[in-house]
Amino acid sequence: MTMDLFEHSPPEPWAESLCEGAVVLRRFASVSGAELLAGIERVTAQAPFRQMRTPGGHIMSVAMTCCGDWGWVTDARGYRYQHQDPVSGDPWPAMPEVFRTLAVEAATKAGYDDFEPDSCLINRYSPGARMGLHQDKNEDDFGQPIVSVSLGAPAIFQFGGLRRGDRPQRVPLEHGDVVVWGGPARLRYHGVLTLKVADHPLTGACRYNLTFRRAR
Ligand code: MD3
Ligand code: FE
Repeated sequence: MTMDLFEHSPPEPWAESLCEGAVVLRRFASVSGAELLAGIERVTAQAPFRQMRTPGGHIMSVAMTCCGDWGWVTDARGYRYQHQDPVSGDPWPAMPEVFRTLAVEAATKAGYDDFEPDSCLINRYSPGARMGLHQDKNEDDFGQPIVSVSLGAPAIFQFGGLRRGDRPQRVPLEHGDVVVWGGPARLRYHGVLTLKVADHPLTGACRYNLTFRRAR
């Protein structure tokens, strides 16, 4: 009787705790996947994906762009948030409403009631792209959480400790998974292993990650 409904409805999200302060909301964004990808299209029409240079002179394998009041950039001068896209000189595109709503709902679900993101970094991983272990520490207030949304091809996330040398856990992330990091997890080292070749119905071989932050 409910067979058709069962086969065509997306799975209900479920929560998995990674450690104190970090929770994965499995498939939380899967119902909004197509709308979020349309939001990425809208942002990248104004601020195309680009591969930035690290202060050490390496070109990042992950292509990035931003929306919202503050965008994260890296170049020979260092890592920072800025109001303008350095490629166009224009302010970053506005954060699509569907982005903001999803991030605020996920933060609320994780127990952060007044998260107001002013920055969204959009990462695009093609096969072979990776992100080495790092901490997110360019934000002004580490009391604010970070919300991360995975879309498209699956990846393995590395979740380390407060010291670079702490052995990371491996956490597989799939389309629609949302992770909220705050409190004692906020400054943990983390990264993404080299993306494997995949074929996702909405994104082909690519993985996108939206990272929502309160930068200022
Ligand atoms: C864990 N992006 O853009 S976001 C980044 O999948 C970044 O593209 C990854 O790390 C990606 O900086 C993962 C998940 C994330 C963000 C902040 C964290 C994990 C975190 C802060 C503390 C611990
Ligand atoms: Fe990070």
